[in-house]
Amino acid sequence: MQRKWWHGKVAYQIYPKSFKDSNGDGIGDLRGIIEKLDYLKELGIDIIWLSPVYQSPFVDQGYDISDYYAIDPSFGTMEDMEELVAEAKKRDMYIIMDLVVNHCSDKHEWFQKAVADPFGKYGKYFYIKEGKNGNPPCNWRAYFGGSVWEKLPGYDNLFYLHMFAKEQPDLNWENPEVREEIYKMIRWWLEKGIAGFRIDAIINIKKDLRFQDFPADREDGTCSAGVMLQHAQGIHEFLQEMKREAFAPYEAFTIGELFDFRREELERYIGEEGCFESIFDFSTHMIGTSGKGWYDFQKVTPDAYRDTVYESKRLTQDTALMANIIENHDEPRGVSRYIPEGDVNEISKKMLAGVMMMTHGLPFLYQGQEIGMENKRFESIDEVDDINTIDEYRVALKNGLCEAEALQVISDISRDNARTPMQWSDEIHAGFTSGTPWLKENPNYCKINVREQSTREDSVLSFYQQLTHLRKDPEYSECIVYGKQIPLIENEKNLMAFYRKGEKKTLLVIANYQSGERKISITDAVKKLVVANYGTDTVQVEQNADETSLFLRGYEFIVAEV
Ligand code: TEU
Ligand code: CA
Repeated sequence: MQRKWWHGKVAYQIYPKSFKDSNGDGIGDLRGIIEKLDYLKELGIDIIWLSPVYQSPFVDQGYDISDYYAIDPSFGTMEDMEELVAEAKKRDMYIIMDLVVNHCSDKHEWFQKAVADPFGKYGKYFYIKEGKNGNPPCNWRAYFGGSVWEKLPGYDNLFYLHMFAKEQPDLNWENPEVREEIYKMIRWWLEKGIAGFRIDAIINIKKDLRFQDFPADREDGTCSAGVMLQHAQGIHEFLQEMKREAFAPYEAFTIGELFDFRREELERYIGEEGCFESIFDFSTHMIGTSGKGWYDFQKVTPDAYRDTVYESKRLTQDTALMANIIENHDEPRGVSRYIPEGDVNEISKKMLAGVMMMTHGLPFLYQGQEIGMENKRFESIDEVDDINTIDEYRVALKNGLCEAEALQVISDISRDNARTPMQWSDEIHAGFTSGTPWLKENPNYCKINVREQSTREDSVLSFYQQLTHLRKDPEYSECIVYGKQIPLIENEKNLMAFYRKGEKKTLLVIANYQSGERKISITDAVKKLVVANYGTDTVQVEQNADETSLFLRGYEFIVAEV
């Protein structure tokens, strides 16, 4: 594998609206991020991805962009953005932005002009089609519910396509003019000195151009638009062109957000000739999910988690470094999802942190993960902001769940779990804002917050810091970044044990993924205990001639040199 500058780095996602408010309007902003750069540096972060900060009506919280060349005033100004890039550079940190180009906002000038004249130049910027006697052209269902087709205002039988919300019309990538506009915009941002992009929902840019019905997968006769993507051919031509025209001249760092891609195409996405540097590994996120809706999701078991991680690394580690996450702004909190209920505590949180940070790939932390922020309980749907959650709540009710049950589903899965304000301290509103936060904070901020955890060596925060430093430790870095991930024990219930085999070093990673104690025996001799979530000095090892026994406590996590 060709070595790249970013391989040994640690990345962090900021959801600007909820990170730090600097002016008391209840909305996180760019100056708030600048304030916290030193905090992130100390945590060991090198690359920062900002969720969208462009001008937006915020129907989908900034993923509906009305001007790609403007910063939304609620986040600050273009000068603030330039200052952020400069301040990051001073600290040897890299800023990457969110590239949302599958769709724009219905308030974008292009769409406004398309509505005014659907048969003119801008009509061709979107997918505008004739319906069937006033009904949609075909039965594809949008990710946020309803048909992907919405009537063009003022017309009875003209529809435009939107894979997400109706306020997010899809851009027509088949039109070379649209592609050139996008590349121009990308180059403009790269000229500003950002290091690259996280590329939103990119698999969606290529449609099945027949625009035909697929067999319905829900009672209303619709079929998920995701099914259509399986039939779309030719995405790589677009992606290669974008790489050539926009990314490559700047050696941009690019990381794709792709669900449902065809495994056999992995090389074409992230191989030596691939269009992206990396893509997110969503494999653990897919565990227990269901096409029926969130209400049908199953809980994740430790064994399913282990098997999924092992399988994913087996398939990808020779090709590239995937970006590993346990959560992001579209997910519930990782500790709430992947640790069985009742077992969520600092020890188990550190175990999950350890597994993630020692897994082959680029670790991508999400704000608040470093202090073990948890899901929130939503007492009423009125507490929810997210468009996706509101749709899934309706789907749950429609399928016979009562209100309390539907709220439980929302509390378990909602994207708003990740969007509550970052918990900086035990001051009012978690130290996030001096005003009223746009989304209510998680009441547990009194206990779980940065300020408290920075005073403690055994906090989740300190553990993350230890792990980021370990990744950069010249002694272990090669092994952790490039070492082959090879399972040692594969089939023992609630146990993860895998090697990272580097050129000179071998590390053994062990996680007792349960509250009960257990003893395990291995044939390797332990040379050194490198990290442990109960503390390396308390690990119980018994070394015999040809066998080593380890007595593991609940959720004990150990990295040992063998
Ligand atoms: O997400 C794409 C995507 O596939 C998600 O909609 C995902 O299916 C969903 O969040 C699961 O709950 C990206 C962004 O990350 C997301 O925030 C946006 O809403 C979406 O694109 C549209 O831009
Ligand atoms: Ca603000």
